[in-house]
Amino acid sequence: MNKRLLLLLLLPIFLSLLILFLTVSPTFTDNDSIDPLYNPENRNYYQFVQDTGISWNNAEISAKELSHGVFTGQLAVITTQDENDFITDLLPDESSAWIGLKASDGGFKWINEETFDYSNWSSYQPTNGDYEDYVELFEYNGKWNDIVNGNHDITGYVVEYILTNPDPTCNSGNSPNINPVEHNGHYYLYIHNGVEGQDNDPAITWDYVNEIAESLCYEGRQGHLVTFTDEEENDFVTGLISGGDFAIIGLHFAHSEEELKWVTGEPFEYSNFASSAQIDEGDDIIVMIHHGPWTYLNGYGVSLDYRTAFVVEFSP
Ligand SMILES: [Ca+2]
Ligand SMILES: [Ca+2]
Repeated sequence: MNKRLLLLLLLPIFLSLLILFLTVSPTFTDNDSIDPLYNPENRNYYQFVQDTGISWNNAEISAKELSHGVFTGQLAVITTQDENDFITDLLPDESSAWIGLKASDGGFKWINEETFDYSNWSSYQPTNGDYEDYVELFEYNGKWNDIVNGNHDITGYVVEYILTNPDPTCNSGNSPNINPVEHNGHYYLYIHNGVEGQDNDPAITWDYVNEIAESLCYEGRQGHLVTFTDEEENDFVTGLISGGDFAIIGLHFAHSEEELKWVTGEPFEYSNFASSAQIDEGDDIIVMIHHGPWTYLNGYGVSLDYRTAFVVEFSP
């Protein structure tokens, strides 16, 4: 066969292979380098984003655009030595990273208006000199320094992922990354692995899951852990969680009053407990099993999977 003809025949194959390669080959960005890390002390997540030479202003903007599950990003606001230690530990060797602190009115101010009463300055810092208005944290000793914006020694910034401040009116738009499903005028959201932790970590409790549910907004409605008025609603939600194991619902056992209560305060009339469900000492939360019936669990003693799956409802 003529060499040129062979080449002509092979060319389309080569080109399609090239296109296939370009399509499926993953694109790595700096931001993907390290996963957000959970801090059980304050139940937030932290991440170092590598971005050499980035200005403080751009870091602040980029941090706000990031999210982790239902948590939203911001430059880290550090209020205790423990939190500073946690962040220092997650930084790569020899990095220096922007944090959410900058000069204001002769002093310093956190980006979220939190009171500035913890600090960890390096010796002879802050300089508080001309233009040294932005604060970096050093990996090698966890200390801080004020420097000019756009300093080339900066290797990146620290993002802290927080629950957005609950806004009971939910006027400021939908929470990030949520996609609830509509049913009979209500919206439902199944969250699995929305929070992480370690087994037997007391920081993750029913209260916390409840707090997450209430921090979410959708279509002007504030979220709450799911409540059931009838079998029809129970069946619908069962469909959402099928494939999962257990999902925490908005019913809990109030020990003081010895009775079951919905989080929303609506009357407790419908229930769907499994025939085997029994309340043991310490049990205070109720989970839905994947095929629909409910059972009791201890809000502190269950394993991680039970605690991390839950259903949020947005009622009209
Ligand atoms: Ca300085
Ligand atoms: Ca309901």
